[in-house]
Amino acid sequence: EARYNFKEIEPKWQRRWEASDLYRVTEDSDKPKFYCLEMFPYPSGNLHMGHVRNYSIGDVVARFKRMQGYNVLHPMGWDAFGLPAENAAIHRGIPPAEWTWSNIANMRRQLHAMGISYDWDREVATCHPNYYRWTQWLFLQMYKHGLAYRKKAAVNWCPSCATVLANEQVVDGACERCHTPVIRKDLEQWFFRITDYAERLLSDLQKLPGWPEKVKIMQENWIGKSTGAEVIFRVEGSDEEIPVFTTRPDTLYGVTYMVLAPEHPLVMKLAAGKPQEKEVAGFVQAARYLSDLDRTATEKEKEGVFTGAYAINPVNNERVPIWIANYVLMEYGTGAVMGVPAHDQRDFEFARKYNLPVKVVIQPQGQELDGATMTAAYVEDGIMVNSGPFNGLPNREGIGKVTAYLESIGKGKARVNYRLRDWLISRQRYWGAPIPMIYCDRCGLVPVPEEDLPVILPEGVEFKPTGESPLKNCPEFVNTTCPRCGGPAQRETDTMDTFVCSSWYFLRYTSPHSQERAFERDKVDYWMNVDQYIGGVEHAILHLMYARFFTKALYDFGLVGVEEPFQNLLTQGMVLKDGSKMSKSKGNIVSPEEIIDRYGADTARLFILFAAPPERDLEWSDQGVKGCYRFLNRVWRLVAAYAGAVRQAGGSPAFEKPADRELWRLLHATIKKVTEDIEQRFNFNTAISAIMELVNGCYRYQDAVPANEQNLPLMGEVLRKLVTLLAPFAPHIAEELWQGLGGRESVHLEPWPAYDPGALVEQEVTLVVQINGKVRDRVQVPAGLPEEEVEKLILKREKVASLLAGQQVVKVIVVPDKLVNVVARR
Ligand code: ANZ
Ligand code: ZN
Repeated sequence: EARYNFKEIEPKWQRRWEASDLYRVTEDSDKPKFYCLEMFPYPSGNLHMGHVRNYSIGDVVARFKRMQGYNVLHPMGWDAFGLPAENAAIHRGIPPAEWTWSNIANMRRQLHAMGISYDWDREVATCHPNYYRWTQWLFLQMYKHGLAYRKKAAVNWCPSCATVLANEQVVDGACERCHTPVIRKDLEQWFFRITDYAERLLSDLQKLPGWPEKVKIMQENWIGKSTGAEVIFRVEGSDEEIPVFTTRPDTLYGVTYMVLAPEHPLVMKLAAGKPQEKEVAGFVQAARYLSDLDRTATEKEKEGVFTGAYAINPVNNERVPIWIANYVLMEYGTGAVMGVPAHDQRDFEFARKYNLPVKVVIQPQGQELDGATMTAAYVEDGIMVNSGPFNGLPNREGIGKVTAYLESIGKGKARVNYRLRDWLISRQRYWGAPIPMIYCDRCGLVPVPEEDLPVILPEGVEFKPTGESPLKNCPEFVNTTCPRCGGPAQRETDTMDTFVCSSWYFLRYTSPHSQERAFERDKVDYWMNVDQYIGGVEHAILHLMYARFFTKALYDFGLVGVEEPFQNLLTQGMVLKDGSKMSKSKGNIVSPEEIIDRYGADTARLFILFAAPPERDLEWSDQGVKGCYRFLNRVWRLVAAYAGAVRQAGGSPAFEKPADRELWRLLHATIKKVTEDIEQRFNFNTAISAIMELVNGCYRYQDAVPANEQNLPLMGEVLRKLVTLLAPFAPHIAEELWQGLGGRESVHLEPWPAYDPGALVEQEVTLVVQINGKVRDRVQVPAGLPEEEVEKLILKREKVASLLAGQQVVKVIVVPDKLVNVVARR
């Protein structure tokens, strides 16, 4: 028999599947649909093991569901805009488009070599005009509905990349990409009003039981809902009012100072003409060079200056000094804080540092706190004191009562606040979807008419890392005519954050060729939601939040009928080597291509699925890979040994022999286990070990039963089912073996095997028990019970034991499944 030659069979089947459109799908109302989606990759140039893991997991789900009778949509595409392409242009002079498209070609070839069951007809690339045209169109819808707007904003600026970063791209105060400390800069920027959706993004997490709890918690924290009150303080000697946001209106009588963010618009007004003016201006200047994170880090020294002005506490008319400090952020709440040092730790540290009074207004039960001597803020619950009419109230009750009182005197109201900020989507970069807006001297801001889309990215642009969009140096692009008045006008030169492109790609897959629309409503209605989404946990916040926001906005525009895009989410673990993440800098990368070349795609897939459950991190092991390769060879030899004979031996697998029955039982137990492991828990690793057990069982049968007594119809049935179970994991070898066993159509069109619960019951037989040749007892035992087991069981029986009392057992003779004779002597 021929040996397992993956080099021949893998490309062969890839070609045939492709030629027969095996994975093409159309909407079919007779079948239940299943939309299986893996996060599309950035075309960096080569697949890495993380991709292999992601797509192998997705492929098992897709193939399994297809075999279960679902109409499965399983598409793939490219998240193709972004910085690396532009850096390649800057550093190596390769045009971003060329770099990107050649990377796509290479990675597409690598994906083909893995044998993943994609409907390639639906491939999309976000950098293609047929795609970004619709990204631009969606921007215009956002604009039309008031969800896209422009404003001057203090933005995170990376001096090294010379670009604006979203809050999410700032990690520990530094640029996520190059680790340069981020500074603040005021620029006109485009935003999406995601904050309008904060409450729905939060409460709808409850509609997602199929998401990992940890991801939902991360989203919840990111949205960061706080409930409390807005309190209005008046500025002494002026009619300026300063609202503050507080989660603790119950501590209002304990305010001893007020703090504004350095960027607060009132700051210089308050300090004007005061002796402090110069110092205040200097402090404001310095704060611009600190990121939000640096400013609020708890270990960061709290620093501030007095403005020289005072505010009036609305409930007791006390006069409190107004400070500015680095720990108050302009973007949160109102950009102003009431300082309650007795009950807030940051305020406490600030007050001690600058000798501001500490006034206790919440007393713990049975303990007397003294503001002058306390060493930390008291942040727990207690009874209100020094709080006028509210004295004696438990502080939790006080929260509502004080808020109601403020409302009654027109000095405040209940308020909810979110940490979530609007989404800054403009980038001063070339390689992205141009924002389709025009500036006209006469008409102002004018959207590009929908029929003029796409606004095409011009080629041959010059790249200089200036911090301005390279499109600015491109007069053919910039200069245009106003769509409204026909006069001279300029195009917006900023491009969109690539997260915009990836916020709707799952919709484009449903109708990727549409020239009329971003997506066809009837197709979206048929396919959405994504039934299973699979990707890295690093996208738990950004991508998943933005895609949820887009879906909700499109729902509100009447463009889609679902409010959530992803019904179930699986976040896969990392692939590690020697205990740490594979990375270029560590030099511990195992290249997928090399593994596929050495062992084949089926081995690579099998290993990565077998080595760990999908959500856990996976440790790369060369031994493990070899083990999987050996296993596939073992399957190959087993099937090869029987293929010819079982093809001839038709008939149904009737049988009586215990060994036959045991093999039959094992087959059905395996089907049950593999089905449940895939379906209920994505436990591909244990599913694969069950298949390995079945292979062992077949070899045991081959060894134990003489060749002429082997049940070929039974063996044929077992091997066909075995190969079917293996198909989602190792699709090429399964297909080859299936054909060898006489399969006519593709194994991937086979229905998923059902198990027979009846077969799982181990059958029983009646054993006759003799003592010294005389029948003394009868006993029911499982068929095929081994001799030692039978002996143990018989001698333990009460009746037999009492008959043997005082005798010595000389030997026990077992005739399997029929009779036991105990020979005993006094
Ligand atoms: C007075 C007070 C007393 C506060 C007390 C807390 C405890 P979360 O829960 O994160 O929403 N705060 C408000 N706006 C701020 C800003 N722009 N920058 C920095 N801090 C700000 O926190 C809300 C609390 O954070 C608010 O409640 C305010 O301090 C502070 F015993 O007001 B609190
Ligand atoms: Zn105009």
